[in-house]
Amino acid sequence: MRVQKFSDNLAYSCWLGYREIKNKDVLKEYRKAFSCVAVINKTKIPRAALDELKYGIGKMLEKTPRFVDYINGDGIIIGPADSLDMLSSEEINGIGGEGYIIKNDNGRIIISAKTGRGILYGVFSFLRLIQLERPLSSMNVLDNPLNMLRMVNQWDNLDGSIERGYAGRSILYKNNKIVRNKKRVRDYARLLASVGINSIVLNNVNVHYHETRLLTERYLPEVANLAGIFREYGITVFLSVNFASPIELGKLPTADPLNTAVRKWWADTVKEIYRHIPDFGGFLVKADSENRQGPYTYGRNHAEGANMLASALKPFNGIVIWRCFVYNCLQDWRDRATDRASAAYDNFKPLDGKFLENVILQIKNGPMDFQVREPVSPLFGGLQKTNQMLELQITQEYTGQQKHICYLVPQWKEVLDFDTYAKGEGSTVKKIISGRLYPQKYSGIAAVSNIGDDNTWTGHILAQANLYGYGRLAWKPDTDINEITREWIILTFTDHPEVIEIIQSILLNSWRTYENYTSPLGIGWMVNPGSHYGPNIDGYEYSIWGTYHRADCYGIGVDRTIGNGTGFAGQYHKRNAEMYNSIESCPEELLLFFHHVPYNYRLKSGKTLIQHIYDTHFEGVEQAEKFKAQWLLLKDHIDPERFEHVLNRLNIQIKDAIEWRDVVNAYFYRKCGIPDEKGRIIY
Ligand code: GCW
Repeated sequence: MRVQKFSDNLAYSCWLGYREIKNKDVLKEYRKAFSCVAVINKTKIPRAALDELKYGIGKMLEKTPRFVDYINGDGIIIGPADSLDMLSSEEINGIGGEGYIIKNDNGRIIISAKTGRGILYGVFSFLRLIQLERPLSSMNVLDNPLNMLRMVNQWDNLDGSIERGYAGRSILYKNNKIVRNKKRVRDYARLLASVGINSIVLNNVNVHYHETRLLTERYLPEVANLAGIFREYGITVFLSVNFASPIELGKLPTADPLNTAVRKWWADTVKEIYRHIPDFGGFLVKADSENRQGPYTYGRNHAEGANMLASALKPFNGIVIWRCFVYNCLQDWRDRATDRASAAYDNFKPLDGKFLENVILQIKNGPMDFQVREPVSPLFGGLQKTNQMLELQITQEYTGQQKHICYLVPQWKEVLDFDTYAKGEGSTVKKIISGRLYPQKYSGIAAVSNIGDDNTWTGHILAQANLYGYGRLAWKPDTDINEITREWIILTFTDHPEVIEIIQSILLNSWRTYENYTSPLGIGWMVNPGSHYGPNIDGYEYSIWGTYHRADCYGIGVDRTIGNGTGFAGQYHKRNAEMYNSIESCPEELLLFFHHVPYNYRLKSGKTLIQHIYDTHFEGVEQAEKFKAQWLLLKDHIDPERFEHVLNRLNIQIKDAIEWRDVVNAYFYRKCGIPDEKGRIIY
C-alpha cells in the first residue's frame, strides 16, 4: 500500500502535522509496538482511515508501518467489531453507531468500531494519543459521540465569496462553478473528520440566483462529486435551498407550501437529487428571514413550510433543518414594544409538536445574533416536542473577524451547560440537543465554519483552535475545555510546557478581552453596519434591524423585564425568568441586555456602571498588549512563519482595540459627562 502524502506546511496542516516523537524512550516503545498493522475484513474499513494511519504513524515515528495479514506479537489490529474475537460482548455492546474502541490487548493495539465512521474516528483518536505521547498501557478508550448530528454550515456562495468569511475565498466554488481541483476539499473533509464532524451544508443559507440552481442538472453531477469526497471521510452533505425555488426554477406562479403543484415540484426535485446522491442528507432552510421568501409569504406557518419539504425528503430518509432565525428586520427604532430578542420564541413556540419527525429546528445560541455575549435562546427548554439543534458561529463575525484572537470554546461551553430548568434542575442545553431530555428522532449541533482558501484555513492560526474545539465539543459537550485547549496546542505546536502555558493563557483569556474593549455587559452591537467590524456606537441605533442600546445621558441598556420592559425575560422558565427580571439577581455580564441602567448604578464590584465601562475598555487594551508580550516569549519555540503570522495579527488587534476603547469611552463620556475616576485620557 502506497503512502498518501498530505501537506507538510505547518500552517496548512493545522492539528494534523504529526510531529516526530522527540522523547527517545517513548519513540522506542512506539516503534516496537506499531511496526505492523493487520487489517481485518478490509472491505469494511474506509480507505481514508488506513491512509491516515500509515501516514500519521510514518511521520511521528519516522518509520512507516508494514501492512500485514495477521500479527502474532506486537502490532495494531484494525477491523469491524463483529469480526474480531479480542473484544468482549460487553465492549461490543458499548460501542455506538459512530463510536469506537481502542484497546490494549496484551501489548497489541486493537482499533475497532461498528461502522466506517467509527473506524475513522478511532484512527484519528489513536493518532492523537500518539502525538500526545500517551503511554501504551493507557491506550484503552471506548468513546461514543453524544450528539447525533455534528455539522458545519458553509456560508459559501458560488461566485467564490463567503458570507462572513474572513479567511479568503471559498474552497468549493469559483466563478459560479464548483472547483475543478478538489484537493483542498479533500483536505478539508479530512480536517473535519479528524474532530468527528459528520455532516456539512455546502452553501450559504442566503441562497441567491446561482445557488438556487444547485438543485438542477446543471450542477448536480458536480455536487455529487463533492459528496463523494466528503463520503470518504464519513461526512454527509446537505444543501441550503431557496424557498422560492418552485417559482425560480419550476416556473410555477407560487411557492405556497400547500399548493399541489408546488409539493409535486419539490418531490420531483428531491427524487432527482437522490438519483445523483443516494445518501444525500437533506435541506437547510432560511425562510421568512432577512428578506428571504418563506411560508409567511403565502400566509402559511413555518410548520406548514417545513413539513412540505419534509414530506418530499421522507421517502429517502432525508431531513429538513429549519432555521429559527426569523424576525422583523424592518423595525422602527421609535417602537419600544417590539423586541427582536423575542421573535424566535414568538414564531416557533406555538408550533411545538406540529413538525414532522424528519424536521429539525436549528436555533442560534442566543436570541439576537452571535454577539460576544448574549443569554441563551429561550427556545431551548421552550420547545419540548420538536427535534432541535443548536447553531453556533465559528466564523468570528462579531468577535474580531479572525484579526483578533477570540477563542470561543468557553462561550460555547457556557451555552451547552446552561440550565433551562425545563424539566427541573439539570435540564441543560447539551442534554436537549443530544436528545437526552426529550425524545427526539434527530438532534445535534451545527456551526458556521470559519475556513477559506487562505493557507492557514482560518485566516488566523489561533482561530484554528475554534474549529478544532468546536468538533471536540460537538462530539462530547462534557469535555473539559482545558483539556481541549491543551490538546490542540500540543497537536498544533509542541508539548513544551512554557508554550502550552502561554498559549493556553492567551486563548482562555481572549473572549473576555475582546468583550472588554468592545461591547459591555451584554449590550452587543455598537459596530459598523454591514461589515460588523470596528466601533460605531450608534451604527445600528436608528436603523431597521431591531438592535438598540437605548443610551441617553442618564443610562444605557434595554429593559426586557416582565413588568416595565419588553417582557422578553418572561420567555424563560420561572427560575431563569425571575433571575433575569430582577436587576439584583441578573448576572452582571448580561445586565444591559435585560435592564436599562443608570451610569451611576453600583455594580457588585462597588464600581459605578460608567466606571466599569471605562475600566474594562482600558483593561481590554492592556490585555491585548499582554498577549503580544506573551507571544514574543515564544520566538524560539515556534517556527518563524507561524510566529510572525500571529505577531502581525496581534499588532492589528492592539491597534484596533485602541480604536474601540477610545471610541466607546469617548461616546459614553460625552453622553453622561462623568469623568474617569482614574483621570486617564478620554477624548
Ligand atoms: O448575523 C447575520 C449575518 C448575516 C447572516 C444572518 C443569518 C447568512 O450578518 O450575514 O446571513 O445572520 O444567520 O442568516
